[in-house]
Amino acid sequence: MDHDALNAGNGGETHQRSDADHPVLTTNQGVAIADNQNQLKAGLRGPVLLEDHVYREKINHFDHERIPERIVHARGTGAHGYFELTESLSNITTADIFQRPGERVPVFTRFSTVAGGAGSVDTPRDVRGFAVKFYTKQGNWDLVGNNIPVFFIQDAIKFPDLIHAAKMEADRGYPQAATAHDTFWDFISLMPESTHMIMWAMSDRTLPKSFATMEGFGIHTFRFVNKAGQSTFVKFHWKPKAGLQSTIWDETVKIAGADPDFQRRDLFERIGRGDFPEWELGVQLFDEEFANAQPYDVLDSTKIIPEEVLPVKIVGRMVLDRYPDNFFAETEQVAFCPSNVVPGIDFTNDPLLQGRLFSYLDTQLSRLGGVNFTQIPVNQPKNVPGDHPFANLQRDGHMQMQVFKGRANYEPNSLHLAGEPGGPREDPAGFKTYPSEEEGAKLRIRPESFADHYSQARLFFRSLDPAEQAHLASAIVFELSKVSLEHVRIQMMANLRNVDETLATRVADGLAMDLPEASPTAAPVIDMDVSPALRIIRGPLEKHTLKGRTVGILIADGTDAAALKTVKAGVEDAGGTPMLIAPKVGAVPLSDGTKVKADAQLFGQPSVTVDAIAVILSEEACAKLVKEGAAVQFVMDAFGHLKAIGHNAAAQPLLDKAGVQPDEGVVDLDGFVNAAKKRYWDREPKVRTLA
Ligand code: HDD
Repeated sequence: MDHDALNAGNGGETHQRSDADHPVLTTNQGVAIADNQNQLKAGLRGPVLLEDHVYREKINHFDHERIPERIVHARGTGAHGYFELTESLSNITTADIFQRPGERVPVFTRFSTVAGGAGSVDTPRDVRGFAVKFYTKQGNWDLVGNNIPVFFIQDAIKFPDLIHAAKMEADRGYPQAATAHDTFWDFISLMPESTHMIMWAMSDRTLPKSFATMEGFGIHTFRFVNKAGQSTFVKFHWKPKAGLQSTIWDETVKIAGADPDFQRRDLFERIGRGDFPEWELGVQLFDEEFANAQPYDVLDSTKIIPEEVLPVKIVGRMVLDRYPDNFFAETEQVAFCPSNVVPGIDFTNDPLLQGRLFSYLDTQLSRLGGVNFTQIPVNQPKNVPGDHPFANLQRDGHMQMQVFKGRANYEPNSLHLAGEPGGPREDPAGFKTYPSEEEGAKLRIRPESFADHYSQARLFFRSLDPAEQAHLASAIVFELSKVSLEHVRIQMMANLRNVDETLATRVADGLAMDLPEASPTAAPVIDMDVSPALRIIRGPLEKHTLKGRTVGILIADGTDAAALKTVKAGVEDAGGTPMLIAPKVGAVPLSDGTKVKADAQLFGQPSVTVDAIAVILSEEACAKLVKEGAAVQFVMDAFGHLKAIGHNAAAQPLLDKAGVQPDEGVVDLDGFVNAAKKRYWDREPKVRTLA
C-alpha cells in the first residue's frame, strides 16, 4: 500500500512540512513526528489503537495544561521592566538596590484583581494587586502590595474568613468578582476594623482606568537596616507617572461587557506602542519616636500615615517595557512571597504581615506543584553575581531541574580535604534578622492601640472631592441594595454613623431606610486633618493630558477628510492615540474621494473604551446614524461619562438625539484636542442622581 498517497487523501492538505524556517516537530522524547493530523488507526476507517504513543503523549500533556488558579488574585497580567534608583539610601539601608543612583535592576510586575477567578473580567469593583519582584544583586526582593494603602483586617487569622465572604457564595456559586452580595457585607458589617478599607473599596480607587494610572502601596510598615545595624521604619509607595485616573461606575459596568480584557489589553498596547507605564517609588521613613507620637499604631495595616504628616520621598522609578513572551510560563507561574527580602530590608511585627510570611510560600506548593518552583525561570534570582542564581544543599523533590554533582549535600563537611567539592558555605554579609527585643506573655490578643476603627475612615471620606464623595456614597447604596439581609444593611448604617453623619444619612436616603443608632466604638473617634493627597479628582495626581489616552473619532461615508486629518494629527501631537471608529472597517470613503481604514467597528467599540470622542460626519451619514442605536449610545455614553465631545456642525443631529446639552466639554473641532484632556465633573449632577 502507498502510505504517502493514503496520507495525502486523508487530511493531507493540512500537512505543513519542516523546512529551513520551521524546525522538525517532535515528541517530548525528541522523536520526529511524521503526521500531526491523524490518530493511528487499524485500517482506513478502522478503530484507533491504544498503541498510538504520539497521540497519547500529546493529549496527556494537554489534559494537564491547567494548574490551580491563585486562591486570591487569580486574574492578572504582568510585564517585565526595570527599577532605577534616583536617590541613594545608603545611610539608611544596606540593600544593594538602594545604594547607587542611576543603577538599574530587572523587575517583573503583576497586576491583578482579588476576588474573581482567572477567567473573570478585568474591571469589577475590586482592589488591584500590585506585586513587584526585584531581581537584585543580593537575590530577589518581592514587594507584594495593592493599589490601596490599607487592608480590611488587622490579623492574618481573619484572611480566610474575609476571602470566603468576598468570593462567590458557597451554596450558589455566584456572584463572580463582585462584593455586592450578602456574605461580603455581612462579614464587613461585623468587622468594624474593615471600615477604613471599605471607604477606599467603595471609592473610585477600585475602578482604575488602567493599571498605569493607579498608585501602589506596600501597606505594612517594613524596616530598613543600615551598616551600623540601625533600623528605620519604612512604608513604600508607587506613584504613577501617567497620573491617577479612574472610571465612573456606569462606565465600568459597560466596559466589562465591551471588553472583558480591557486592562490587560491596555497594558499590552501601551508597551507595544512604546508608551511604557512608569511609577516613582517613594518611601515614608520614620523612627520609633515618630511612631509612638501618632494616634494610631504603625503596625496596624488598617492605618495610613498621611502624606501631609510624613511626606513621601521619591527614591527611584520603575518602567515596564517588555511584555512576557509567554503568559503561562511567566505571568501565571510567577510566585511572589512577602518573605522574599534581601539584607537591609526586614519585617516588623505587623500581625497581618507576619501571617503573610507563611501563606505565600505555602500556597505556591499546591499552586505550582512542589518545592522546586523557585527554579522556574521567572522565579529564579537573575542578577546575583556568579555562576548559579542560587546555591544550597536543598535537594530532590518534584521537577528538580538541576543535576547536582558530588557528595556534598550536607554541611558542615570536610570533603574538600579529600579533593572533592565541598559545596556552598555561609557568608557573614548574608541576611541577618534585625535583633529587635521581644518579650511578654504568649497571648491571643489585639493591643489597645489597634482599637480605633473609624478615625481614618472619616479622614478618608472627608478628604475626598465632593464628586468622589458622591461616587462613594452611591457605591455603598448600590452594594447594600444588592444585600438581601436587612439586618446587615442596618448594621452597616450603624457603623457608617461613626464615620460621618452626612455619609450615613446619604446612604439611608439612598436605601429609603431609617438610620439606626450608631454602633458602639471601641475607642473615641477623632477628627484628623484632611489629606488632599487621598483625592483622585482635583487631587495632586490628577492629570489633564492626552498622553497615554485614546480618542475615539466617529467617522462614516463622506466624512470631511481635512477635518479628520487635523483632529487626528492634533491628538497625536498631544501624545494621544486616535482610534477611527466607523460602521464598516475595511474602507471608509471620505469627502475628497480618498478612503481610510477604520481601527474599529462602531458596534464593537462603544465610547466607554476611549477617553474622549470626536464626531465628524457628513449630513447624509448623520441622518443614517441618528437611527442607529449604537451611534446614539456612543454619544450618549460619552456625555454621561463626562467626556469631552468634539463635533462638526453636520453631526449636531446625532448629539441632539443623544440628549447632549451644551457645556464646556462639548466643543467644535477646533477646541477639541484641548478639551479632550479632562473629564467634566461638574456635568455629573445633570446626568445622574447620586447619593
Ligand atoms: Fe495576599 C496573593 C497582596 C494579605 C495570602 N496577595 C496576593 C497577590 C497580591 C497580594 C498582590 C497576588 C500576587 C501575584 O500577582 O501573584 N495580600 C496582598 C496584600 C495584603 C495581602 C497587599 C495585605 C496587606 N494575603 C494577605 C493575607 C494572606 C494572603 C493576610 C494570608 C494570610 N495572598 C495570599 C496567598 C496568595 C496571595 C493565598 C494567593 C496566590 C499567591 O499568594 O501566590 O498566599
